[in-house]
Amino acid sequence: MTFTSDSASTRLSQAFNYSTQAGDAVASTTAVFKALSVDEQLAVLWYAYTEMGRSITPAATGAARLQMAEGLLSQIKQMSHPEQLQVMRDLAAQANTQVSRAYGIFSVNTKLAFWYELSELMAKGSVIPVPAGYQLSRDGAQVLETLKDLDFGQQITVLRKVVSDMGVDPLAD
Ligand code: 45D
Repeated sequence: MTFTSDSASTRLSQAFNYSTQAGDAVASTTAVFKALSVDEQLAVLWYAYTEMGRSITPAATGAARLQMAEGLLSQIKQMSHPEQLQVMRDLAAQANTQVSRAYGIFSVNTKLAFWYELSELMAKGSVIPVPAGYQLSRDGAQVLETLKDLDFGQQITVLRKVVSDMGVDPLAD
């Protein structure tokens, strides 16, 4: 699904209004994130990782969880940069591809660990980087700020919700 910037802005202000009224920062941040375009979602995740990276230890993500994702990660490592970007866009857009279905059977924590590892691979240069000088849209920047204002537990909750909806569950209906 694609949103025009108009409808995304409407959704955004509705979600932010909801936030002030109900005080449910986690739900509104999640809703606002999901209203972003696929590229903006990827960019916000990347910037979230660069901000949070220090507070997530490799031990916390768990070697066992990464083992579940290892096959998929090594497949992605062997792809060209444009193919890697396409795979990530497909995951965020919930496009029904082989990679999206493989991802869809991961547990939520494995999904988080998978995205975390992709970021690490980006930092190491084996996965396509966000272009230098990439500018988040106003909406994207606002989501990132809102996310940064949450405490660590709330941030994890938002990220869990966001990544658990990505990909395609091959066992659903
Ligand atoms: O050309 O198991 C754009 C704990 C523009 C413990 C682009 C945990 C166009 C238990 C689209 C921008 C709860 C701590 C290009 C786990 C363009 C446990 C590229 C938590 C090239 C796992 C964009 C783990 C790209 C946590 C390539 C909190 C974007 C993990 C890529 C958090 C973005 C992980 C990526 C996060 C973002 C990962 C890969 C925040 C990944 C973010």
